Amino acid sequence: MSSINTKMKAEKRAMDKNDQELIQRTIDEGIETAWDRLEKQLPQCGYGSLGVCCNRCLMGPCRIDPFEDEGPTKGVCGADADLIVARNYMADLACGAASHSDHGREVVEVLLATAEGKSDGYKIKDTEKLNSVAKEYGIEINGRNKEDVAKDVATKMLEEFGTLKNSIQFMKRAPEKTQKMWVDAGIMPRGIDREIVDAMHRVHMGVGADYKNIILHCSKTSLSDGWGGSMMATECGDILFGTPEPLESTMNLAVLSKDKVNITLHGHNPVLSEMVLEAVKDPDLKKLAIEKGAKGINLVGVCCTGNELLMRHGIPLAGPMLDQELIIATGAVEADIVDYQCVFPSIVSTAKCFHTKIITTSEKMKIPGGIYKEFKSESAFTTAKEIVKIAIENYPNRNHERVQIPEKPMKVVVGFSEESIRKMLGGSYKPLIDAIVSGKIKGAVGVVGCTNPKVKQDYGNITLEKELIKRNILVLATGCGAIGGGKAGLMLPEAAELAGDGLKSVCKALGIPPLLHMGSCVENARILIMAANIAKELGVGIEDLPLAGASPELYSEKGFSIAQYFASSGIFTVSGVPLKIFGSQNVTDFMTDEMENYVGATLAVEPDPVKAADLIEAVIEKKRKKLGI
Ligand code: BF8
Repeated sequence: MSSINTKMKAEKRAMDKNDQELIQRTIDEGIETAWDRLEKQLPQCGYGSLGVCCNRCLMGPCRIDPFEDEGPTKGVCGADADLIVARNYMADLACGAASHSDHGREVVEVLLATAEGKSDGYKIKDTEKLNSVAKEYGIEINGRNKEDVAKDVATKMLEEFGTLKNSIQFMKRAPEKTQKMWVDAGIMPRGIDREIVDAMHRVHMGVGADYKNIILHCSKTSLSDGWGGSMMATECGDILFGTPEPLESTMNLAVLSKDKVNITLHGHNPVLSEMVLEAVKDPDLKKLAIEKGAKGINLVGVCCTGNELLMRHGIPLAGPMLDQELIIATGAVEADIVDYQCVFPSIVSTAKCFHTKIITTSEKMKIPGGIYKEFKSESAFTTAKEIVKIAIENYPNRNHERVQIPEKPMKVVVGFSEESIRKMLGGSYKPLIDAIVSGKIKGAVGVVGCTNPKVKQDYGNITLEKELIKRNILVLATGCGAIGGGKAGLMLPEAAELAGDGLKSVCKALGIPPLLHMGSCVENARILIMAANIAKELGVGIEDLPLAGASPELYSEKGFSIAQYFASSGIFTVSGVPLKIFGSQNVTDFMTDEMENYVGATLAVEPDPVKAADLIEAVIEKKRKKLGI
């Protein structure tokens, strides 16, 4: 029986009752989680938090006295706080952009392998999208089979990672005014890998020394992620696995099953999760699950790969990034299959408390103590079946007396791709634009990004989402930020009752929730495409739209890149967790103010989600006024 102290501690860590129940268990049974590890880290290093610690070379590590009273104001090489903060920020952001874009590259490579008949189990599902992307690239589609077209599309995309082509096709999706803004600011990316490598070159000692120039290169690098690698991941994911359409499903820890083999898929790349989804349909494996005493196989998603499975197929989603240890702590997971990104190395230790097997699949991400089954496109379906078999054979090892699965899954309506939203509106954005012009909807906000143990899980995301819809601002959510809203019931059409009168009437007329789930973090590309298409229909730039972005519980380097490419696309963006820039007043001023002169938007930090809503509403009102609406 949990003590009152344990209960109170769990309530401080997460909003969701089911999460609290499992957090109590981890505390009571001494199963270590990220929350415990954060406690052991406190107080965290002030120099690091302010971004003024430079650990790049062997003349260091150096640190700058942020108050300039007694300590040093320069590192050994002469770098001051402005330079150290800017370089650290760029190195983090380049890491995030690389992660997104390398994921994108792997989806493109699977598309190529599939087109060449060299993959095992993949098919081209969305020919309409394939053809429309091919047309953008100037690829002939008439009289050609889809494989030949796909081969050309994938090859042209792969060229955009390197240095020969020197442009990224999808940048042209933006309105001309926005494209001109990028050219004028000198931040139009030349290639995806090119800008990431350039960023890492600039942070080497003795290269970039002008903090403004460094932050502008952050914009360039992040744009190559948002409009490049992440957009390719999204579009090629749709071509291979289908473009999402609205559908119903369920969310939270209660989606795990008491009597089926539970397989959790955690990470980011759908090339793994989609094939495991195919494998669990295999009749022999279904039969094996019954033979082992289970009632079937229950596949559930976690964090971003879970978002993609949910959007495309309605596969239930167990929780966001921070739930990964709690999911194992239910004692009901036979196998946790992971690829990469946002996977705690500690899950192997969590799994040791139960019978769960951790299966890693990417050469990039092996964990000591996990089972490594390398996933390659040429043997994907075969490997997926082997992995599922490992999970099924582990079912008899489950100790049913130790299983603790909460009771109530939350229903959700998801699957709002840019295409499905446009279709729902009757083929054009006109009805949405009319609602914005009339003021029924004041604007839209992308609530994106993570959960972070420094913030009570889901509090920042849910509070901001509720606050925005109350103010007649439509929420477009992705990543773990979306999952918070889903668990709180905001992805149900009934949640329209929580919205202001204008937004409520639009949601009711269309039968949609006031929070539209648009997918995983790379699928922020869907928000960019939607913004671009609305701006083009209005004949303005993205920077003119009443739009904003927010990441109330940001943790990840990928999130830095997202925040920067939102802002660099002209979308004011607020982080709820302090960025590591406050050690430099100049960098802070540039990013929160002067950057608007270059990209039409700024970044802000506001931990209080209600105050963040105030900031966002003010920007939206300002943009509406400028548009004359
Ligand atoms: O790419 S939202 S915690 S899972 S980083 Fe990670 Fe953040 Fe979740 Fe997905 Ni995105």
